Amino acid sequence: MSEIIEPVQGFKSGFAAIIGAPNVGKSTLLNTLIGEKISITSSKPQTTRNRIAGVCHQPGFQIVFLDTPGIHQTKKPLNIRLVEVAMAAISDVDLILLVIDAAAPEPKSEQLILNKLKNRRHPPVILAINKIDKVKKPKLLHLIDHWAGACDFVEIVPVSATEGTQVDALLAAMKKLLPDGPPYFPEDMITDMPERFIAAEMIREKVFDLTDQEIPFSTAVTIESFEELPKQNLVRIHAAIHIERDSQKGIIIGKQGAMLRQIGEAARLDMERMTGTRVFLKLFVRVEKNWSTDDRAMRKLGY
Ligand SMILES: Nc1nc2c(ncn2[C@@H]2O[C@H](COP(=O)(O)OP(=O)(O)O)[C@@H](O)[C@H]2O)c(=O)[nH]1
Ligand SMILES: [Mg+2]
Repeated sequence: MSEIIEPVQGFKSGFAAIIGAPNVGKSTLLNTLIGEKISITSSKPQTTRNRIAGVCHQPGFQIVFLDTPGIHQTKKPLNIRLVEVAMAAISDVDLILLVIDAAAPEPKSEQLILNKLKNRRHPPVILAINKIDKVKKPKLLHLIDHWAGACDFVEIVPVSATEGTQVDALLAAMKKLLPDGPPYFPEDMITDMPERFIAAEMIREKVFDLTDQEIPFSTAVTIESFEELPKQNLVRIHAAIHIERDSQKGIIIGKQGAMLRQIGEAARLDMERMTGTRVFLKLFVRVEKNWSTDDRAMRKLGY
């Protein structure tokens, strides 16, 4: 059955892909635009692994943002997959929001992205220069100057995703590019991802926060069961943390289970905020040998 969405007189709507190098603040910006945390973020690269839609409801218009993994040069099978996910999001959108980090240029990844944009037909591109809270005015002006010549951007908007600076200006710039269209999503819907996906992501985010070196990149999380018990105002979640090697198991579990407890407690608090109920979270640790280099295992784990 196909659902027909009725157009609304004078309403504008469209899809916008958020792309950029790893770690420039794409997911943080998405959360700021939506006004709620739906995409996990961290100070480490390759945090986002899926295309995550976030719906921004505004008076008179609606933008469906697609958050994507960072585009970068890589030979690692998982990362190749992530770049494919990001590139796939560029087609079929009404506009592209390219995000760069004002404080940390990534010339290699940036050039790669610009080349990809050059070599294909694509929708209009707005450049968001993010993290302006970290740079001084003269440097910012220099950056704007430099980027203005790099590509045919419709507009260049300096922003700070963490402080919310200039996010309104960014929305206004995007609104101008939206075609007339219906609200694709109802007012109360802010993402297309199910709660169980976001719950798994919350756990993965804590692993990114609390562990180092290769551990975050070797971790995948699956939800084994997600049981809603409204009468008890409770959601019971069983989740598995998958790592790649036996030697990583001890690190994730920690001394007398301390690390796993810390991950679980932090994730549970996020989940309680999301569900608005109490959450009972039980974590298991499994070894899925070398999953990040194995196509079948990656698919099994959701990539
Ligand atoms: N100072 C500052 N940090 C930011 C800003 N936006 C994002 N960050 C930080 O940059 C890091 C990467 O953010 P994330 O959204 O995960 O980047 P992504 O990989 O592009 O999705 C995180 O530590 C964020 O807190 C910003 O506007 N200012
Ligand atoms: Mg991200």
